Amino acid sequence: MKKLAVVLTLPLALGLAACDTLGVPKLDVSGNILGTKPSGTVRLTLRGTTVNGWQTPVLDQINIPTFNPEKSAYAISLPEKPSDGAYELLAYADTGGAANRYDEGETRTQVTGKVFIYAKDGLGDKSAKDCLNVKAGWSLCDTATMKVDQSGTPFDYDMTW
Ligand SMILES: [Ca+2]
Repeated sequence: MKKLAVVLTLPLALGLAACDTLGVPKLDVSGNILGTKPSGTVRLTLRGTTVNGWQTPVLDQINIPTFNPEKSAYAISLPEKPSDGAYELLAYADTGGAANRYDEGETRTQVTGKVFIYAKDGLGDKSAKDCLNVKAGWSLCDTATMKVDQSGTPFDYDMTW
């Protein structure tokens, strides 16, 4: 496993983007947050996680500026140069612990079984045949099958409270 970069630079601006018919911009990741929204300020985070063959990234969480976090349809921009690794995208009600951070015990969306993998230079043979042979950049990986659902943005990703 390659050495993970320590310093992260996060391009946080959502910028201008085309809007779909619902008025939600099509950013790197967009989708719906289904179910009953809990009370408290809803935020999204990319949480470093360990999946088969991938270590947890150095930085365990990256908070994500979110278009429409309080509504059922959301859109986010992914960080452009995070540490290589696997990240779980989740929404949570930021009601306890540290602000702007998901803390254990806070209400969060259910585990989807999918993780976003970032590999700056790709990994393995870069064929996208599985989650250990990914193309450069972002991929969406199914943690049950370790198959790549999709290489490259934009991703559709629904979550459920
Ligand atoms: Ca918190």
